[in-house]
Parts: sequence; structure tokens; C-alpha cells
Amino acid sequence: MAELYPYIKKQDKAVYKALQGEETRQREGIELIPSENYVSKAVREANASNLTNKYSEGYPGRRYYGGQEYTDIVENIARDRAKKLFNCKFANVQPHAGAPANVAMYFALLEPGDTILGMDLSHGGHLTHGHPVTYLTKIFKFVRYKMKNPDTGEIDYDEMLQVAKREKPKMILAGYSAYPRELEYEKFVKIAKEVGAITVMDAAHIAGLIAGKACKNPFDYGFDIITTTTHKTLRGPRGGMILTKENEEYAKKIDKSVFPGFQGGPIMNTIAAKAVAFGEDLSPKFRTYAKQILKNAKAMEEVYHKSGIRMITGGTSNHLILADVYGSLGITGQEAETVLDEVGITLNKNSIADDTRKPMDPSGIRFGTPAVTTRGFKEKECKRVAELMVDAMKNKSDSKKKKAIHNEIKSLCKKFPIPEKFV
Ligand code: DSN
Repeated sequence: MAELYPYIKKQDKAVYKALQGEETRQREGIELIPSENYVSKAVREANASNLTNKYSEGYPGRRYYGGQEYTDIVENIARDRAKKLFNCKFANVQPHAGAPANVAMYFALLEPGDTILGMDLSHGGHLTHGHPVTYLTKIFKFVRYKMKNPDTGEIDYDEMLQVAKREKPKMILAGYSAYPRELEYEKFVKIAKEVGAITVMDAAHIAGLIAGKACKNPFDYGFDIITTTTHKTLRGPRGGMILTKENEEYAKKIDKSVFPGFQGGPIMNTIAAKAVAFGEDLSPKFRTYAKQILKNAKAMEEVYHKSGIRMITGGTSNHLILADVYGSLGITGQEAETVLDEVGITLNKNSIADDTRKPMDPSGIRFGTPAVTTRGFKEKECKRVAELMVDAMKNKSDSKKKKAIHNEIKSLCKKFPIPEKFV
């Protein structure tokens, strides 16, 4: 293996050893966690750049410290590219991650005590959409809509309308971390208009699919706000972003809420990495990548169908699959995660809709294709990986079989090394 971190190697053996181990893990294993991906060397260079030395509180042209001639350039590039990618008027690229982006967005647009209508958490919603373990529930009132039927996945828009009329939410939230279907954004907007609510899409999982035109853009259907992380399908550094379609008042409130409301100095090296990633995302190659993610997920869906494994919503129309392995194979989500780890496949256990098992050992597994598609996998390889997954789960105690599967996974990874550049 080429020497990756020569300075760390000389100075700090303990950290070096861990980074090298992680390098091997990433190279030799298959990454199916649907919220993970690989970034280009250019994005990594920007993220490790000299901007880590700089404080830049404020926004371009309006900073609290001197020496901002280059940080302003970088932040403006990131903002302009983000606006182009999502076809909107305003972008705040300073949120440190997805959760802080959502928190800043709530406080920008709502008052304490206001009501937010979001997806039932067990049906695919996210912690920051009002899980009782978060402090957000001490400040705002969260009310819920659900899927009509977890086996088909259609959202119950009639229920959404009823709850909206009854509860008068100030905000209607779409966007989920474990929901494998496209959304009918026009229905959200219609209901929001009826009750005077703001529409927000938490697009963290599918932002790259929207930017790459493989999924619909909520702004085209009248959504007001999109929040997202930048490190999933967008293939950028770990970070967050808030986009506003056209309402300048919302955008101003969001800027004030991110800084000084919630954050101090922006992480300018990460903002440079966001700029570089968004530059890559604007390339025609990125559109091909986004479409291939969907085709690869469909190829895996086919294998799960054939194997008789229940998938929540019946399959997938995006990058991820949520499979009820406990109901179908009698293996818990935790057991499946562990056995797949043993054969070099990383994914996560996940609760399924209305799960009767506990979150730390739920009935399901969640997996997706963004990272393997970056690696160059097409339908053929994804189908094979799905077959190997099913084989491993069915033979969880057969060490000989698991060794053979692990060897096949390793040789597949060798054939498809992690790429260094995307444009
Ligand atoms: N942790 C992210 C995910 O895996 O979906 C969401 O926060």
C-alpha cells in the first residue's frame, strides 16, 4: 500500500495505525450503508487544506475577522454551485452537518411551541424530525403522518390532510432516512397551502439523486426549503447545507440562525471541499452516476424478490432497500449486520415500519448502492452482491461458506478499486 500519511506516520504511530486499518477496511470491503460514499482525492485535498487555519465568522463580504479575500472566494463558489445544482436562489453552506442544519432551519422559520407535521419515525423519518430523545421535542410540537401500507409504501396523504387541518402545523416536513420511494411533492404543497404551512424537504439521502436528475426536485413542485448533508449521494465532505427556493425573507432568517444563532466559525476547509464536490456534481458524468445508483438498487431488489425476502414498500425507487430479514429469514437485524460484516459487507441494522423488536436489535437491514456505484459496480456486480448477502444470512453459522463468500467479496473489491477522481 502506498504511504498515505507520511507526517502522521512519523509523528503518531497510534493514530497512523488506525487510519491505515480503516484504509484497508474501505478498500477490501463492500460498503452498502446507503448514507456513505467515497470522495475524490480533490475533495480530500480541499478538506485537508490550509483553510483549516482560518476563522471566518459571518458571510462573504460581511465577516468579523480580517484576511478573508480567499475564504470569500471559496464560500461564494460553493454557494453558486449549490444554487445551480438545485435550481434555487439561496444557499447556506455553513452548517457543520445535517442535524445542525435542521435545527438551525427550525429555529429560523418557527417560534417555540409551533407545530411541525412530519413522517412517523418508525415509517422512515429521522431523529431530527422530532424523535423524543432529541431536545427538539422540548421546543416544538411534532405531529405525524404515515404510510398507508408498509408493503406498498404509498404515503397516506388523506391522513396528512386531516392531521394538518386539525393541528394547523407551521411546517410540513418531507424526506426520510429509511424510505425507498419517490414522493408526490405536489400533494405536500397542496396540503401546506391549505393550512398555510412552510414546506421543507430533508433531502440528505437523495440530494445527489436530485442534483443528478435521477429523482424529482422538490423545488420544481413548489417546496420552500431543502436541507441536506453533503457527504452522502452528493459525494462531498461531511457537512450540511440549507437551500431556499426563492423567498428572501426565509433565506435571511436562515443565515442569521446558522450564524450567529447556532454556530460560530464556519469550517472553511470543509466549505472548500463542498465547493470542489459541487463542481464534480455539475459534470455530465455525475448524472450518469446518479442514474446508475438507481439501476443498481433495482438489480438488488430483483434478487431479494426472487429470494422471497420482504422489502418495506415492496422494493425501491431510489438508492436504498429496507428488508425485513427477521420476518423472512428468522435472522435479526443485528445478527444480519454481524454475519455480513464477517464476510466483508458493511450495512446497518434498521427498524422496519411498526417494528415489534427493539432499535438495537430490530427486524430489518438497510442497504444501498451509492458507494458501490462510485466504485464502478453495475447491475451484474450488484446482483451478485445481493446473492452473496442472502447466502451469508441463510448460512450464518457455516464458517466454510462464509470464508468462500468473503474471498469472493475481496476479489470483487480488487477488481473495482476505489476511484481517485470523478471528472
Ligand atoms: N445517519 C444518517 C443515515 O445513515 O441515514 C442519517 O442521519
